Amino acid sequence: MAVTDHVDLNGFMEGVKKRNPHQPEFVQAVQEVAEDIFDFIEDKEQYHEQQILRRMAEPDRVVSFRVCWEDDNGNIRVQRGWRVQNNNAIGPYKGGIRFHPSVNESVLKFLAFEQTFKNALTGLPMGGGKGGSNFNPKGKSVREIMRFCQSFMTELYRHIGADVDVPAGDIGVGGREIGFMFGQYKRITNNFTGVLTGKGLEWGGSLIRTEATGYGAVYFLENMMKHQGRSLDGLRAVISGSGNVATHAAEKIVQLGGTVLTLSDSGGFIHDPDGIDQEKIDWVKTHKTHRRGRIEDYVAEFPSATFHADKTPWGVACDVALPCATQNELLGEDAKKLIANGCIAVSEGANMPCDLDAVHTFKDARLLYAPGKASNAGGVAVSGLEMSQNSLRKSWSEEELQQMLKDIMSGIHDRCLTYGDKGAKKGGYVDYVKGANIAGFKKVADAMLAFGVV
Ligand code: NDP
Ligand code: 2IT
Repeated sequence: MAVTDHVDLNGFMEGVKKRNPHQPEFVQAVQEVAEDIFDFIEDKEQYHEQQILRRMAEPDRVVSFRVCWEDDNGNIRVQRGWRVQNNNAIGPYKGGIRFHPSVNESVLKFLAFEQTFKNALTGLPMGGGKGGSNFNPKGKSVREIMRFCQSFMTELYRHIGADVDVPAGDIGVGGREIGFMFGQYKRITNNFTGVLTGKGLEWGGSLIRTEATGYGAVYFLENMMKHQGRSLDGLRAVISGSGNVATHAAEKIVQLGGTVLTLSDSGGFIHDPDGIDQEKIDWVKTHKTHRRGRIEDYVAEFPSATFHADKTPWGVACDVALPCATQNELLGEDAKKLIANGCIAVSEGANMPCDLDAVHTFKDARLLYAPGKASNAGGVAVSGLEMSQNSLRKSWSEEELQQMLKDIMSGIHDRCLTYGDKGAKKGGYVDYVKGANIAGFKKVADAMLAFGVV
């Protein structure tokens, strides 16, 4: 028997905490997975012997670098950049790039770890990675953002490649930033290749990639409701965030007959009891993305709404909730409020928006709760389809891609049912956290077993 064999969950987590001091987000993400995996592997000797979970929770590598750039006033600015390559057992590293002042190694390690399970769940051949910088794009001119992206890519380019590691967008990184980074990659390497996803349609991008994460989160929610014999028609949704994921989730809820009551940003949330319809969503998209405005300005435009400064929307009565802003934005006390107000399902558009207390509260109440690694996988799935189109030198139609996205989301739902508790397949309660963790783990773990100790 191996020396480190058969530690219990607490012993394992003690080790993770010790080896990753001051990295609470990473420890939280590992804990959420380990809680389910320890039960699953109890009678499966090879996963213990080969230390599979221990190896998954140790990134293949963390690349950290300096990013210097010059602001519009001629000042030299210095930022940190990272790429965390967590695991490439089932395909090239794949995952977004985040630009936000809160970015640090802990946040990127948690995101790369989660991405490994998420990408496995899609059924596509993609490993897990994540990158980013503590650069704050707020208040920067477009030229400053361009210079930053170019400097960031001047280091990142040597660590990525179409068959090595394929970054995409995330918070603070959308089509414009991907354009600046792709332009610099191409300039340095003289190589036009599918090294990034989320590209513009004229230069190798895929239709519906922009919409895919938000739409996918709602398709997943629809699958959860269908499994219980219900639909989204007539349901009230509370959504946080007002960026790419939140606005497209809102759009799909409206298309499927639901009513969206809230959106938010880091300044607070707006509550519109008349419902945030397509016209209002379009206004939010333009205001937040192109004008880089604040969500509070919504109330001047649409007086039926109220603005609640420095608050999250979880106290607003609803049937379904979609946290689509950032990690740990929905806490245990918020989960209790949602349950008390009659919420029946939660689908995460963001990565780890619910803290562990909230996750346990939802599970104890047997509320239908989809973790981001399952419900927000639509974005990376269409990124995977963008990679396929780039390799084939082809572009699929919008219709084809919409259908593929729907099929992938229902495939993920099915995979969650396989391990989501006894009776889950027959319309009973589904523990989606357990289902997603085990299905994602098993695929990556079995590939790792095939490769031996590397
Ligand atoms: P955007 O940059 O487009 O939007 C982010 C939104 O979240 C903004 O409304 C922003 O408000 C808000 N937000 C960001 N940080 C905070 C914070 N600390 N507190 C409160 N609000 C905050 O990002 P995306 O929509 O792309 O990403 C949102 C979430 O979805 C993230 O968790 C991301 O990892 C996840 N995700 C994204 C995917 C994608 O394809 N883009 C795929 C899968 C998951 P403000 O404008 O005030 O900063
Ligand atoms: O968290 C995520 O899944 C993303 N930000 C999208 C990653 C991708 O490679 O499209």
